[in-house]
Amino acid sequence: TPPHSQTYSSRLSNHTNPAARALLQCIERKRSNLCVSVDVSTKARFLEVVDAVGPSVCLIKTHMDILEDFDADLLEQLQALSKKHDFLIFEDRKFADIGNTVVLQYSKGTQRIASWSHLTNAHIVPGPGIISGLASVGLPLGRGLLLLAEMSSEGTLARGEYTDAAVRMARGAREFVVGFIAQRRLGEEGEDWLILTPGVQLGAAGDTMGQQYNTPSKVVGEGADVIIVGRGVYAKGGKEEVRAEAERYRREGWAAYEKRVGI
Ligand code: 5IU
Repeated sequence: TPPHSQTYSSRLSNHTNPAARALLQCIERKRSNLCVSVDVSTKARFLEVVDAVGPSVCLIKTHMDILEDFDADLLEQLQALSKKHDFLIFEDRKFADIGNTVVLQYSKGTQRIASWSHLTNAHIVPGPGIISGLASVGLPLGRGLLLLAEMSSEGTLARGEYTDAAVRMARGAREFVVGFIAQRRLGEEGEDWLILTPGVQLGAAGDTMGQQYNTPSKVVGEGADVIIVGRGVYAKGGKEEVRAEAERYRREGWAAYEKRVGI
């Protein structure tokens, strides 16, 4: 059976990477394939949103460089919430430099991303050296990498040949590369890549800057294993509304998964 029609728990045996395994287990435990992208610029709002959506998500996606009052305490509180609510962390850093530089960006600086983020991602534009650089830091820590194979934005150059090249590059580094940021299932039937899909919202077609949205049921039907939702969840206001929206997307995403695998 192709991964498309397998349950998350049955796909566990296809994965050796600790972050990929932990994610699949968390998805099953919480019956959630929802990742919330918390793109807000203050620590207080960030922690409020994470605490509100925590019960409904398997994964929190961060852009830590957006935070105006970023500090070490924020990372401690995020990690505490990750334990409290049982979710993994994905820093959407989109590394794009040569191996030597991404090693430093991933392990050092003010954020030390590798020390707290279970998953991160990279553009393939530099070639495979970006993967070996990141792997030299991430693999010993049990981290996983997603390659950017497609984007949700209008006019993206990440399509066709470029997307195929991302899949080929991933095959050369299977221990560390666990899957793709993409809009649909990628790879051959015998391969199991985790597909994480942004550009998901109920009731909006896009924004004014090129973002394009699809519904949870559409993207899960096309092969998304995790739906990534940002403004659709947190733009609605206070903590209770945000909590309710997250739960709505969790239910939608899970129902679409059950339909896809036929359970
Ligand atoms: N994101 C996308 N599309 C992509 C990639 C990343 O939207 O193709 I790669 C990020 C950008 C933002 C989040 O952090 O996912 C989506 O947020 P909204 O749901 O608010 O549009």
